[in-house]
Amino acid sequence: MKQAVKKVLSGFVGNSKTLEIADKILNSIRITTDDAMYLFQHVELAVLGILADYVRVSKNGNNVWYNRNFHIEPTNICIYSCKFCSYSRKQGDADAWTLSIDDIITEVEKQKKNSPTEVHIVGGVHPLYDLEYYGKIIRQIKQTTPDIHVKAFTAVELDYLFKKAKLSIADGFRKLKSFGLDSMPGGGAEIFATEIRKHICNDKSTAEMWLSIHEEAHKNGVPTNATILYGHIENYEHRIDHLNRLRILQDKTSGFNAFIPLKYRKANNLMSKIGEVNIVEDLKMFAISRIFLDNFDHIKAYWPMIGKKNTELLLSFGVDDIDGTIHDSTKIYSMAGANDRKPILTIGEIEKMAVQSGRVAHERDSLYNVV
Ligand code: V47
Ligand code: SF4
Repeated sequence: MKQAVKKVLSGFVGNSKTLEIADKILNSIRITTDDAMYLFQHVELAVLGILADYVRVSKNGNNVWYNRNFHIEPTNICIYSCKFCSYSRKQGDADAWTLSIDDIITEVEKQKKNSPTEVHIVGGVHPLYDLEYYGKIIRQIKQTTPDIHVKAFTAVELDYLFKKAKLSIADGFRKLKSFGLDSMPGGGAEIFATEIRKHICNDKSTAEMWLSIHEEAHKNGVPTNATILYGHIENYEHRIDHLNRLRILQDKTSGFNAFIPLKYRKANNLMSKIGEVNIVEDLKMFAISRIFLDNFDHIKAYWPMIGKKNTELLLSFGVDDIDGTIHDSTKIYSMAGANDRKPILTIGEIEKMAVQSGRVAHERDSLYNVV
């Protein structure tokens, strides 16, 4: 495979810098942040696709991973005011919602017919909720569905909950594990660079806090995901700095399961006038993430956000994981302008998607074991 890729590239690429970087990638030599900048600025999309695909195959063979999951969004009331957020509301707003624990359990019962293996819980940072309340949610879900994997709470939610409980991060995780937390999603990362954060999410947890919480999760045996919110006011340097900080932490802990680039969607938020980047930029972002994050096993396209058609395309640009069936259980992304108003992906659709890319779909559990 390596020789075949080399041959294609040498007939196609005249530029020696591109060939030098390609040679590193094909020989599993880590690329630098300068190399990543070169890839963003100067290398053709087709070449990025070939290289990202090479890395994907070497890590995941012919497999496309998915799981059977659904989301619980306990509330859209949030103390923070991120400018890109289309979902959060303040207490008293007409379209604010909070789910009671009974509402949550009713939804869990409803989803049982789809045989989910994972529940993903994220929402706003509600000023009246505390760690004990979230503990109650997890415990009751586990009583209703004992085998389900609970992937819950972003580092931003946990930062607030741990501080409110006056617990260190390590003690906070010990408590969450005793409630039944199994892993954490990757939200809240946005862009780590302070100069961007201060414009788009000034009042919430810092990048350093996000990284510390994930590091402590890993140390306590709680695997996590990582995200980036790209395609707004950041530049390539900010994206590369973000990827680099994640690569450094992963070297230290090996606790990240997947990296999920989240494309900024413009509907109904305070940054709408910026608009959205096009599909070429999406393909570049996913491909370079796949190449740069040589210590991450999985690159996930979160289809409710990027759309089903684009997810199909991304399978040829470094993506091996397409998240889950979701079963119409999330509002966050349709509120931000995502294509699917009722996000459901059937197993049949997933299998067709994989076959059309010459791949095989495999159901996985939350830790990437074949189900
Ligand atoms: O941190 C908010 C993003 C994230 C918008 O770990 C937006 O498996 C685009 O992290 N346009 C939360 N994105 C969701 C998240 C996630 C989703 C799916 C799977 C996993 C996982 C994690 O949603 C936020 C923020 O970056 N977001 N508003 C918007 N307008
Ligand atoms: Fe709150 Fe999260 Fe929305 Fe920020 S992105 S306002 S933290 S719900």
